[in-house]
Amino acid sequence: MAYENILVFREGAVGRVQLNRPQALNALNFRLMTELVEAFREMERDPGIGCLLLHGNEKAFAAGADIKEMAELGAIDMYTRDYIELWDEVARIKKPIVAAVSGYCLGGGLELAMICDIIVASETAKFGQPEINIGVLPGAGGTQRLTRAVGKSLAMEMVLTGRMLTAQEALAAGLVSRVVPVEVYLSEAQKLAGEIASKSPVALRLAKEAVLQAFEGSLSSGLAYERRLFAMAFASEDQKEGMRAFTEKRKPEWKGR
Ligand code: CO8
Repeated sequence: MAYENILVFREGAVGRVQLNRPQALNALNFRLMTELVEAFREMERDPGIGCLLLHGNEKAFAAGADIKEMAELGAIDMYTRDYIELWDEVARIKKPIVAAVSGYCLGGGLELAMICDIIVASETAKFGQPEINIGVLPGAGGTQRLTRAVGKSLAMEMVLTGRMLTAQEALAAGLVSRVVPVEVYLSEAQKLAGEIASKSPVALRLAKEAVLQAFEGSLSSGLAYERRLFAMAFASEDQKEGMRAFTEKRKPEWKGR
């Protein structure tokens, strides 16, 4: 597929995608989301890539789903078009995804960032679910993922008023993992993605799956799930290599199996 709305880069073991509709503050139309899913799937298949990185530009990560594209759709169109499912497809990616966020990160844009595994924010980032201001509610997972990320009270305030959080507020609420100056937000996220990509692919996959299980079901089922995946790690050569390398005081050489 020739991409019109995203730019795709490969930097070492990091696959990087830039959302690229700056004239619309990277509003996520159907075509852009389709391209993003396709690019991520290709990176997922590439054994040389260990971590994915997603970002927009300094002014906007993404200002939401494309309102102009949605405005005249009816309920059945919205329910049966596989538009929102494209967010679910991103959530099915098994490799870790880092989001680097600067400027507006709103609506479907925040929902996309929250599907990513780690959010690195620039000091200028603004996070919000402003759908209430256009007569709807978050529709690509926001009511669920935001509530789990920041707790009920703040999620309710954001969803019911549309108020945007500053980067510092998002940090205090646990929505993002760090806040850095805008000049370095992308390079910091690249460094982080590079560090993640240097780890054992098999351990990364198990670890991501186990952490995500914390969002599903009860604590006891999550702990049991983690226990099974932890045991499964001991079937990998990377576990043997990792622990032997530690004992022998050398760097591990990952095999990815
Ligand atoms: N959709 C379409 N176009 C947009 C969007 C958007 N979400 N956001 C900005 N744009 C466009 C503007 O229309 C404008 O285009 P034009 O120059 O042709 O008029 C251009 O981007 C620049 O925007 P502004 O002139 O408005 O820029 P400002 O700096 O004045 O304002 C804001 C920035 C505050 C971010 C403002 O643009 C805004 O409020 N945008 C909308 C934010 C919003 O409501 N987002 C939620 C959308 S709904 C959603 O995401 C639901 C997702 C769940 C379901 C997904 C299913 C498909």
